[in-house]
Amino acid sequence: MSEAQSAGVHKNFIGGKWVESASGEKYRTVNPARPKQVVGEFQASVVQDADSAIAEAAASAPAWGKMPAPQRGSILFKAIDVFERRAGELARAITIEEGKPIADATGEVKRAMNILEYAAGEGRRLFGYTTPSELPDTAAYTFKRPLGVVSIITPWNFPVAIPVWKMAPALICGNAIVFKPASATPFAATIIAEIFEEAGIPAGVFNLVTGPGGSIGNKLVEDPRIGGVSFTGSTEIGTRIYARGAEALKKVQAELGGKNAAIVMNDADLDKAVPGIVQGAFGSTGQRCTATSRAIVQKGVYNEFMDRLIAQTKALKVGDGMDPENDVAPLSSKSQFNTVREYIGYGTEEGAKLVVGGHALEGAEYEGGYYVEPTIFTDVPENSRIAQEEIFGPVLSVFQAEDVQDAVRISNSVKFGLSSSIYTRDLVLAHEYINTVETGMVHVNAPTLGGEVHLPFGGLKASGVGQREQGTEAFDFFTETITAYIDYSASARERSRFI
Ligand code: UN1
Repeated sequence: MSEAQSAGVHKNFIGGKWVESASGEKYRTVNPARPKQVVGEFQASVVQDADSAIAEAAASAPAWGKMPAPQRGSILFKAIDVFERRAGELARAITIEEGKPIADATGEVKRAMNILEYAAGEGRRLFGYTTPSELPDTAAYTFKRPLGVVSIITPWNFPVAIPVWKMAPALICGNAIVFKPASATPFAATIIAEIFEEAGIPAGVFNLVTGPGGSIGNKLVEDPRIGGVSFTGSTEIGTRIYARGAEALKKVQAELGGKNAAIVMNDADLDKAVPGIVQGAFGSTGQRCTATSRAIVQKGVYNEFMDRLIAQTKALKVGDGMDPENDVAPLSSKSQFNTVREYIGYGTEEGAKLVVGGHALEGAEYEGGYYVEPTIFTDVPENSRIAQEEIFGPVLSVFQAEDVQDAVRISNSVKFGLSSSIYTRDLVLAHEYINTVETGMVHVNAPTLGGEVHLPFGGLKASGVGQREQGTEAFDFFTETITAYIDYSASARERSRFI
């Protein structure tokens, strides 16, 4: 174990050194499966810490930006080896700090490694383009230049994958980073910093500052040395970051909430649809922005769908994510636990019918963990809170639809637009849906979840703003495109016009 971890007291990583916060303050995180267990103590950072991290990043950015991109790629490839070696430890860190089942945590670490692979290889691409000039003896081309220093501000629900899918493209493009993980998940973030340190990232290129966003968030957006901000989190905070970033003319990428719907048509293969919706709604305890929080079912298949959905949901095992037998783990914090229970209350108050679950699980065997049963509502009024708002927990609302137009109308009737899916065997219906549904990602015969690292990830409407994450768009976000015109004519030439 490294120095950063051995004492159970973890430090910030600034300028290549593990350092304490200037505040002298620390805070603790706990295991949501048994909140009496402290995961560790972390630095409660203040503006002064963010300031030194930005200063170190700004000092190291020019040399990092000048290093040939394939060499930066070698460091990322080295990081994959270290990830591989520490994968089990990292997955356990996710589960004890965030709560998700260990299989989900293991998948998350794998996903982080996939994006590292994709970004590391990009060191040998980072293409611009060339095009014929309208003038003779003139070369015209574009190339990418790093932004300099970028802030990476990430949520607690994917404490490894989301930071890495931002930092890997940021780093390969030649930026130095200041990484501010969610205050609830600094442990996984600390291990990520250790991994990059071991992989040989130059001092100052990778900086980690832990603690609550309130105290340092503004600094990480507004400081003139910051060239771009990549944020994932709530629509409320993302809107503020975007506004502040706009004021300072910063590039901002904000990946926000979702209220994702899966549509089930009469001709759907229920052997695909039901498990896909159960996984989408209750996998990772519903705490992912691509979770399925609505099912919209065509009337002809409704009864059979519901019978199977209820049976499969009741078969889910709820318990500590460290036990691989469990399918659904605790909510990640007391405040999430309270929020989800409040929403279940609103569902009943606003006239929806509770058909499965709906309770917190308490008693000695649950050790005070933040467990809520997988919960299903039917007969949900379309404008009620559980139909419209992001709950971020294991709660599914089911609606009935007449036909594909009606199903898409319901799917689109929310302010969010991240992901969606349809189950049908009919290509005509599938395309009617693909062409009219208002989400950034659409799935046919597959859950609303996730995405592949080499394809763009992001949403419409209140689900996000700025360039997409992942895919080639990621490399566009973390660079400026420069356009070069080079006159290589042997002597001065007459120009008929200047353009
Ligand atoms: C996924 O669903 O696999 O915060 C990724 C989130 C999203 C990432 C989801 N930004 O849940």
